[in-house]
Amino acid sequence: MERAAGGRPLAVVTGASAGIGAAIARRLAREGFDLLLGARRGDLLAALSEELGARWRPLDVADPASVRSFCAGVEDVAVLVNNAGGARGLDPVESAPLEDWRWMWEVNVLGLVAMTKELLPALERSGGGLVVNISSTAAMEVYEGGGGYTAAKHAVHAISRTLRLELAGRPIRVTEVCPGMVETDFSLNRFAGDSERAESVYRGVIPLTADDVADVVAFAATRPAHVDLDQIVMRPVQQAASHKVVRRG
Ligand code: 8X3
Repeated sequence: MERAAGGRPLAVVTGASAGIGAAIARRLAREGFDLLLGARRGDLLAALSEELGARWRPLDVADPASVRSFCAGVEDVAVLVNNAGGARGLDPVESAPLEDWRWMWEVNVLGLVAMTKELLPALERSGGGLVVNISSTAAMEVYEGGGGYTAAKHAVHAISRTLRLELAGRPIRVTEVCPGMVETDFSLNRFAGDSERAESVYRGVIPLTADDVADVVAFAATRPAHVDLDQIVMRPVQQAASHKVVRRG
């Protein structure tokens, strides 16, 4: 059975091997949480877990069997951070490969739902559980070529709101964190390793960092159990909307 070690509250973070997930893991460790980390890339996750004294298990949120085995025996979860996600491509609906859409929906939407369903009993047992869904400004805005990703993040927004209604009266809070442009390997992954195209996304902008997002997650995770933060939207100052970026230089 996985219990919080030494009485410390347990936080579970998905997609924890890099970027926002790794920053959240580091920050929650500093806040005194015991950690169970999951990601597909076991080598990176093992190194981070050793650094933080965390436990880890391999996890592919898009694979229901992997989700079940990751969550097996986990008890008393104080915080579940559904961070695993990402975008593939920037193609119009007309020509976007259906496979890209399927991947985005499986990881961003169904993976989040599977993890949440699996850990709701453990969140409730903790007496004051918190689900943090790492969403996006793409949950509220759309842009050309972003259909698969924005539709998936809109779904995350709808699921977050639905859960809040369905769980009302039970000791589980749901916080949706919606960052705009964050400099991680998000764009590199979106553009299948095309570093020039990925770098152009952040050109002339001071983007948010993974630590900026982790800071907000840590704030939500350290509020008293009666305080629910529904939705937190954060952007670089130079990005007024997904498609309205004022670049310098
Ligand atoms: C990433 C933000 O604007 O690239 O979640 O969709 S955006």
